Amino acid sequence: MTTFDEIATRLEALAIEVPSWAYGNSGTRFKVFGSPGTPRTVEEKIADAATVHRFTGLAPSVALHIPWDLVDDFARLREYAEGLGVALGTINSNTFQDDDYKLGSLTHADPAVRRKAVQHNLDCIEVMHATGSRDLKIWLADGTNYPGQGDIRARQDWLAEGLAEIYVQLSDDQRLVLEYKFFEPAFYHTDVPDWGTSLVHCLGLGDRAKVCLDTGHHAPGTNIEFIVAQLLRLGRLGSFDFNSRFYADDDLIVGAADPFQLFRILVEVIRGGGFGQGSDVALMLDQCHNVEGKVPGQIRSVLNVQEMTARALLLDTAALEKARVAGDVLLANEIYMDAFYTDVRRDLAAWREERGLPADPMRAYLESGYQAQIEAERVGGAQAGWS
Ligand code: AOS
Ligand code: ZN
Ligand code: ZN
Repeated sequence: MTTFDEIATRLEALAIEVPSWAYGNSGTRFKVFGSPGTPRTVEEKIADAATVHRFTGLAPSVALHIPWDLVDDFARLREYAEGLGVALGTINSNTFQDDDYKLGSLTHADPAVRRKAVQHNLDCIEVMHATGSRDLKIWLADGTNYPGQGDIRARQDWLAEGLAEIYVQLSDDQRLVLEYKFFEPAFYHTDVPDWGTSLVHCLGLGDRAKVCLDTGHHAPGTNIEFIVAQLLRLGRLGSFDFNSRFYADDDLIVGAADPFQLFRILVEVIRGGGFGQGSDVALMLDQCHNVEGKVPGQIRSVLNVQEMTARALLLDTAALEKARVAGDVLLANEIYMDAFYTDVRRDLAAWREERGLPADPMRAYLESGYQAQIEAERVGGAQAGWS
């Protein structure tokens, strides 16, 4: 069995990108419940994200969403973020909220709407030049609700054309990550519904086009760790949008619904070279905290990823390989489960203290007074995370 001391240094490589929208008010189609202290500006979202990093040491970058996080001067915003100890990360384009996009964006039957959607992504690339971001993340809500509503085949051709126009404008150190989702908000078909479609379009674009895997974007029962293994094997896993779900794209705290699935995913990430030295896979969160505190919700999320990463690193791969080769099914499973069942919380507390971090980041945050401070300061005008 691998010991915690043997993995302690490897664990230092863990870096999770938090989404700006996790700090804003969000909700469901039924209601958005506001909460006191919610950020009113992009700067306040970044301040909250930097607080998560300060207490955990796990969240050195913040993903932005355009236009939700639009400012006049992104170079200044970058300086502001770096002054708080965090970098600006993935730029998420948004072609799902303008009225023009009701029937699609890059796949719309009207070339003028497709043009508008391409231009929005080109504008996001300009933002990336100012923020120093590597990734442009494209998630399309595009799809149809009824058979016959759209030409499924033509939409794929239009999508390929639009993505190509965007991709060619990226600089050599930038990437396009294309996120798939099996349904919602479209209910009959979605134009990028699965990892295969995203991969096909990425292969058509070039080496710097990769798949973004959102853990909430699969039909129930999907073996997500298989997709992780396959995309890493092909060198096409660009990023995760980590969250957890009980039924659909619930965007709950990652690991809260199924820590074992998170562990299995991270085992494949580590096995496939997606973690640590030389990896270019972004471990991003994509979550909404509708009923829980937003900053503590993000702290819990990054701590869950840290705990399952530690357990996955403990997997005795040498013994596992031996059992596999011997065809010893039960021993192989026992070795795998042994790592998952290992309680690393005490070791992690000591690991954090050795690195100048609070042993219990959640307790430290709750006792820090930060929440009371932002609730007192931020009165009125809270920004929704999603608009
Ligand atoms: C939508 O369901 C996708 O998960 C998006 O990645 C994400 O929610 C979006 O980027 C925020 O609008
Ligand atoms: Zn997502
Ligand atoms: Zn989603």
